[in-house]
Amino acid sequence: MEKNNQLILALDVTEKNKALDVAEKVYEYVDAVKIGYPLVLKTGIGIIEDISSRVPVIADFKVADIPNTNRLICEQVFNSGADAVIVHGFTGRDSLDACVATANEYNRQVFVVADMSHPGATEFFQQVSEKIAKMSLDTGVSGVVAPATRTNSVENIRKIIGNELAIISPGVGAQGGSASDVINKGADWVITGRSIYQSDSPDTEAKKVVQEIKNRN
Ligand code: O7M
Repeated sequence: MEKNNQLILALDVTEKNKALDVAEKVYEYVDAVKIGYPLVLKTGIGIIEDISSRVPVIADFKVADIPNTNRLICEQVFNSGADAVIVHGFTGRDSLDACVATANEYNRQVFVVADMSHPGATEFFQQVSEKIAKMSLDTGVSGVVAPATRTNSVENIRKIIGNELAIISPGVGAQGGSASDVINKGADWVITGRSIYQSDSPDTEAKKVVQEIKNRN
């Protein structure tokens, strides 16, 4: 994924035509489109190939199983044409290694969830965030996921991973996070869904986010 506009669209719509329409409108403003369960479960895995012919696709399946099952899942994800997969790290190093080994076979990328953006992330996830970030170093992953809704977490994770890994950061827009703030705190990309795909003019909204990032102080 090339770092140009620093925006990743979370395409959590469930109708194929809507997905293709939004992707077509915004592809020039986004560096990648993130596709997850809502769209794939409704329309089938083929939607990844449809979108990836236009723009890189990050498959957000938050893979969290034993190593062998992780490998089997990642094989299907990469066979579908995805450029990257998002996986969980709390399952441990062996499970993560299985994802990275599979990604390497396909010459694709892995991102690990290091912290989450919703209020409930404080219940369990934040207790292991730093450990997951540390574990992600030297594993061959491309980056980690950290929340735009808590920029102190992004700042902290950036300190832990240095410049070795990228940070992709959801929670901008509908969840209240600010694109410019979280980029200033160390994120490389922001992930935005509803504020773009629910808009009457997804291209205008995507362009606004890109301009906010480019014009930030
Ligand atoms: O802008 P939204 O809130 O409509 O969408 C945000 C997207 O980011 C949506 O696809 C979520 O599933 C995802 N996300 C979070 O919102 N918070 C997280 O902590 C992690 C993710 C995510 O992408 O994980 C990989």
